Amino acid sequence: MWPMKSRADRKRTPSPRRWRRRGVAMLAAGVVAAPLAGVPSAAAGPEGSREDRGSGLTLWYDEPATDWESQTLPIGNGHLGASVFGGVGTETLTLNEKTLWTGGPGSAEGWNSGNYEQPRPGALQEVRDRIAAEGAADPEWVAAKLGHPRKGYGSYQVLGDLRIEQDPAPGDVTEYRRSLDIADAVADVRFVSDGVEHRREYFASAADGVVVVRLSADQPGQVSVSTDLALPDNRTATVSADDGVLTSTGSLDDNGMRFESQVRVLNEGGTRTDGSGTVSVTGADAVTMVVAAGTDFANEYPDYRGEDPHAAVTATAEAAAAKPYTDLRAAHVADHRELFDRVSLDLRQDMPHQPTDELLAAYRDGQASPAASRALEALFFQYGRYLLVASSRGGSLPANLQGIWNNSTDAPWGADYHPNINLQMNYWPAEQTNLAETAEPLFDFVDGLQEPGNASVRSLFGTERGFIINNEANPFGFTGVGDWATAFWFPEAAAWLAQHYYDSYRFSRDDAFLTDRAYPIMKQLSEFWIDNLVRDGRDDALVVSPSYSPEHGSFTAGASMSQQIVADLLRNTAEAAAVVGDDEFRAQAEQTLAELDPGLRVGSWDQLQEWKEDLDDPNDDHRHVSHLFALHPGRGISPHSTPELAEAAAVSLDARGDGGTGWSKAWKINFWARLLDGDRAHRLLSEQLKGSTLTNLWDNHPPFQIDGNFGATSGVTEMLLQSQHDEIHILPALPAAWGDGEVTGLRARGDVTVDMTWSGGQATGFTLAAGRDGELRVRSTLLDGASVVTDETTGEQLEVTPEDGVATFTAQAGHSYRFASTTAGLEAFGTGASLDEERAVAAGRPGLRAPRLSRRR
Ligand code: FUC
Repeated sequence: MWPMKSRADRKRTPSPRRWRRRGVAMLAAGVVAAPLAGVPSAAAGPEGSREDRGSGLTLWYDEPATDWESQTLPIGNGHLGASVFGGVGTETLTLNEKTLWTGGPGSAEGWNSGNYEQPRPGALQEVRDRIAAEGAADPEWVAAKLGHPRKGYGSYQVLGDLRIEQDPAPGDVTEYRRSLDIADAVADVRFVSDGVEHRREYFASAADGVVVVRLSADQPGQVSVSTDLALPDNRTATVSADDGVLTSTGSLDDNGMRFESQVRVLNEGGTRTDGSGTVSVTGADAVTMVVAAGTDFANEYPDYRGEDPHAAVTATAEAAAAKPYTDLRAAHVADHRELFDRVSLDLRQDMPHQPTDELLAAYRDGQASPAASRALEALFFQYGRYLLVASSRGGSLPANLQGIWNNSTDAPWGADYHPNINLQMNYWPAEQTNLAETAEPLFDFVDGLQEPGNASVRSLFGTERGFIINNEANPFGFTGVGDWATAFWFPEAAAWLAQHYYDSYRFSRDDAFLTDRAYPIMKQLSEFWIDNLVRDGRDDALVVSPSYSPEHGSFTAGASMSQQIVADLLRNTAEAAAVVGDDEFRAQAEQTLAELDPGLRVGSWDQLQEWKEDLDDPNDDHRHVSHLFALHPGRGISPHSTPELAEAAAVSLDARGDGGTGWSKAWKINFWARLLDGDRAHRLLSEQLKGSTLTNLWDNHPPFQIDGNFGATSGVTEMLLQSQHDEIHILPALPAAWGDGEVTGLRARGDVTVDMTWSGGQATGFTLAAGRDGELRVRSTLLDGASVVTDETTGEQLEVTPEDGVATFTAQAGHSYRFASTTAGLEAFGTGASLDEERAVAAGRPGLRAPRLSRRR
C-alpha cells in the first residue's frame, strides 16, 4: 500500500523467505476484549492498576509530557510513527512518515550522492602512498584528498503535529495517568474532570496501516473536540476539511517530495462540523480518528520517486475508517502480540506502583529495591523489542537514528543511517529476540544500495565490482563521501552489513534466503575487497588502506576494525559459498583470507591493538571501541577458543571505562557479555539506565538516539544466551543481580528456540526447540552435573555426554529437547509438574515427562 518498491521486491521469488512464526497469537478473548468499548474501565487508583504492577510492561506517568524528546510516548507501525504528549486541554501527536526526507535527486542544494563530480585520478593512490611511506596520514589531509562537501544530503522530516483541542478545556483534573502498554502497543491517557472520566487511546496499526486515536468518556455526550494539523514551513501544503476528513497534501520545498496525510474524524453521537482546516465535534459519546499518510518516495535508483501518495493514502484511510474501533484495536493488538509475545523475561522482578520517571530516578539514586531495579531492567529489555517492532516493519525504510520518531525538519545527523555502528546496532536484537521479520527493511535497504554503491566504487576507487557505502547514508543512495575529516570514509560499512545477511541465515538456516539474497550480496562485497586490498610493505599481508578506526586517530593501513570486518566477510562468504556450491569463489575467498592481516594483535600493555602499530593510549576513553569488532558483533574472538585475545579485549575494554554515550554503553554490555563477565555487563546496563536514558526510556546519546535502546536489548540477550561460535551457550554471562529467573522464546543460531530457568545463578533447566534436523552443540553449567535430556516430542531420553563442557546431540526438526538437572533446583521449575513427576525425572526414570516451562510458541 506504500509507494516503496525495492529492486529486491521486484526480483524476489514468490516466497523468498520462510518467516518463522514461533509466536502463538495471544488473542485470548480477555486480552483484547476488556478495554474496547467507549466506556472505559476505572482509572488507576492509588494502589495501581493491573498493568502498573502485574505485567511490568507498561511505562506510565502522572503528568502530561511537555518535552518531546524526553517525555513523549512513541507508537509506530514501521511506516507511521507518533509521539503522544497526553495533554489534557490540548493533545498533540507528533506524526512521522518514515520516507519523508529532504535531499536526494531534485534537492535545491543540488545532489552528488557522495560521488566525485570530477574524476580524481591518482588521489587514492597518493593517500595510500603517504600512509605506506609515513605510517599514518592526518584525517584533515585525507579528507582534502578524498572528501568533498555533501550536496543535497537532506534530513528526515517531521510530518506534522496533529492537535486535538478539547472545548471547553477540562478543569479540576484529577487521577491523571498517561501510559504505554508495550505488550499491547497501546498508549492511553485517562483523567477525571468535573466528575467525568475521560479516556484516550492511541495505537499505530501495522494490520491496517494507520494511526488510531480514540477519545471517550464514561458519560454520554462529553467529548467535544476540534482537531487540526500544524505543519512546518519548509513545504507547500493545503490543509482542507471535508466531510470529517482533514487532508493535508503538498510537497517539500527542498526536493519536491509529495506527501499526503488524511485524518478521518468519526464521531459517535454529537455533531461534527468541517471548518477551515479543522474538524470539530461537539457533544459526542466518543470520537475515533484514523490517520493515514504517505509520500511519493520509492526505493528505486536513481530517481527514488514513485506514485503520488493520494490514491494509496485514501484507500488505506477509507478501509480503516470503515471498521469499528473495536475491530481495529483487536487486529492491531493481535498483530503486535504475535511478534512481541514470542519472548518473555522473568527476573523475579516486582514492578512498584510508581511512575516510570520516578522509578528511573530511584534506580539512578540507588533507592530502588533490587526487585524494582530488575523490573526496570526487564522493562527496558522488552522496550527495545517494542521499539523495533514499532519502527521497523516490512515495506518501508529501516529504523533510522531515531527509529521512526522525529519532531524537527533538521534532525541531529539528519536522523540518517550511520553504518559505522549505529544502523547495525539497531538490528542486533532482531534475530536473537525472535523478531526476524523486523530486519526485512534493512535487507531491502542494503539490496537497494547495490547500484548506487557500485557507482561509488567506480567513482572513489576506480574499480568495477561490488558496492560500498561509507560513514553515512540516506534513503536516496548516498553511498559516497562527505568531508567531515573524522567521519567521512568508511567503505567497510557495507561489508559489516553483509554480516546481518549471513547471521540471519545462521539463525534461520533458510537456504533459499542464503542462495537468492544473502550470498549474491556477500559475494559482490567480497569481490570489492579482493579488488581493493593492498599489500602491506611491512609484512606483505593484505590490508585495507586507507583505513580508519571509526572517528578515532589517524588514517593508517590495516586498522584492526577494517581487517576484522573484511575477515568476517570473507569467512562468511567462504562458508556460504560452500553451502550454495560455488567452489571456485569459495577457494578465492579462502585464499584471500589466508593472506589477509586478521587485525588481531596484543600490544605492549596487553591490550588488543586498535591499529596495526601499537599506538593505543591506556588513558583513552573514546566512545568507539571498534577494534573489538571480532569479539562482538564478530566471532573472531572467544574466551574458549582464543583466550589470550579475549583477555586482551578485556584489557582494552577496561581501559576505555564504563562511561560513554548511550550507544557506547550499550555496545559495552554486549562486549562484556561476550567476555562472559555478567556482573560487568550488568554494571554497563546500570550505567546506561542511570546516565543515558530519558524518562520515556529512550536512549540518550545525547541527543535521543535509538541505537542504545536496541543495543541494550541485544546486550541483555547476550548475557542470557549466545550462539555465535556454533554452540548454544546457556546463561553465559548471568549477573549476580539476576540470581533467579526464566526466559522464553530466545533464538539461537541453527534455527533453535530456547527457554531457560535458573536459580541461585545456575541453570536449572532449559528447552531447545529445533526447527531443523541436525547436530546441536550445547554449553551449560547444568551439564557439569548429572542431567537428563528428554525429547519432549517422543518422551524418550537421550544419552548426552559433554566433552570439554559441550554436549552434542542430533536434533530432529519440530522436536523439543528438555535439559534438566537431576541434582538440584528442580523445585525452581515449579510450573505444572507434580512432585512425583519431578522426583521421577530426578531419578532418571524414562517415560515420565520433565517439568515444563511455561512456553509460548
Ligand atoms: C556515530 C557516533 C556519533 C553519533 C553518530 C550518529 O558515528 O560516533 O557519536 O552517534 O554516529
